[in-house]
Amino acid sequence: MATVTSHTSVKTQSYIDRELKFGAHNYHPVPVVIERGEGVYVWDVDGKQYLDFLSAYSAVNQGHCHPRIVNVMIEQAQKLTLTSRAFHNNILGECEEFMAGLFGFDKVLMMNSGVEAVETAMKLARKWAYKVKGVEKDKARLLFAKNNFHGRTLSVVSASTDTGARQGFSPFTPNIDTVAFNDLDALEEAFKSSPDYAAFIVEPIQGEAGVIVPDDNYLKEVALMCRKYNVLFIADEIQTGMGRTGRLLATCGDCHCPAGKCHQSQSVKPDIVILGKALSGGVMPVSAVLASDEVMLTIKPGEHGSTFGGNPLACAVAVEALKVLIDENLPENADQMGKLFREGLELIAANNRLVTAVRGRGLLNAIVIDSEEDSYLAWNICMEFKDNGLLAKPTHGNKIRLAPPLVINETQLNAALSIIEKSLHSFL
Ligand code: IF1
Repeated sequence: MATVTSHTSVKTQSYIDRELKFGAHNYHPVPVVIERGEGVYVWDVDGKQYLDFLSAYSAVNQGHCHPRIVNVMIEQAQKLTLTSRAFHNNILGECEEFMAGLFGFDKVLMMNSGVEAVETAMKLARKWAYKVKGVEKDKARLLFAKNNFHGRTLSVVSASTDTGARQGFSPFTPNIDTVAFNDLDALEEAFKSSPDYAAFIVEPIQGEAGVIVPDDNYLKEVALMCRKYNVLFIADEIQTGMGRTGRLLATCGDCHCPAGKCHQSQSVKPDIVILGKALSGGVMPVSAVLASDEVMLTIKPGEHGSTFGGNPLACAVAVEALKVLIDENLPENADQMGKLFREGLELIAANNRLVTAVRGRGLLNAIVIDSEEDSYLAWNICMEFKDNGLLAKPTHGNKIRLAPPLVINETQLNAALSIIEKSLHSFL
């Protein structure tokens, strides 16, 4: 079977054609043109309503256009948006204090996009290796997991194992290695192979790879092993953080404390945590790096920064986006709705041979589609989802990520399951 033509109106097509003509062709989007969003719903230019099961790749955990976040944004925008870091602003310190307290870290460094925060963590790790660990000049190495996704800059794609992300962009940043994900023996072997590792940088659940959930003890053992070999454990929680996996952070313990306080009793605490995406509730790019004094204070004035990083608009938005997560118990809702959702998906899978696996944690989930059948099948299923009022996108060919905003309720979740079941059934 080839790609099926989904129902695309003349109006929708005209928007798509304009992007094709004047925009770079660096994406292959689902053919839907969205003009409005509220909570778990978005509407296209023809007024058709959809359940958003992508959530802008987990950036709109608090739901589209959350009124509290939007109001704070408007109020702050009318007062002060940007000073640069050449001057102080009255919101940055409040944001840093709130985040440090909430997540249990000494220091916070605000950036903008996710990949910038990853770069920041890479730079911090190298500085720490030279200044604290005592690695010889130019020798520091960084270790990443295979099949990772951490963003698109040159140094970050230097750590990628994905051909599409790398091809034609060489030469790459040196001294970067990769090791199998969820493989403690391989990790230890790598650490033994060189005394020059500054950090192991890993997603607690690999998103782009198809929502790969590691063994229960993996992250805890990674933390212990990093400590044993004096290597920083850096968790990229850009996608898994902010309540997505049923806890405030995926590296949090099982409790639903509104914070990373449980880190203290669970020794899973990373040395550096990277946040982005839903740190702003999806209203603007805001990212952050959390670390101890020992790590953060290795960078001195003039050694790192950004024009927009730590701007008062972003800081006001981030504090409100975090407060919304806590006030609305969104990590716990993600946990409960996630369990119901996977139960529903398992039931669908049991009656549909095209679904070969269901996996995830909280509201970061994926179904795997039988790719023997047809390499376009997952794409075509997403077209059918769209026609039936649900938006999702395949990743790595045959996996469909299903990750709604965390504000979803049981009625909406059941509506989504009906659409998924009906759509999948039409391919049998
Ligand atoms: C795109 C994927 C998701 C991330 C983690 C850092 C970043 C990301 C764990 C960089 C970004 C994105 C970017 C988006 C697609 C999306 C994605 F499919 F590509 F892999 F979510 F799973 N660390 N993820 O997931 O953050 O600089 O983009 O703010 O279009 O590239 P960013």
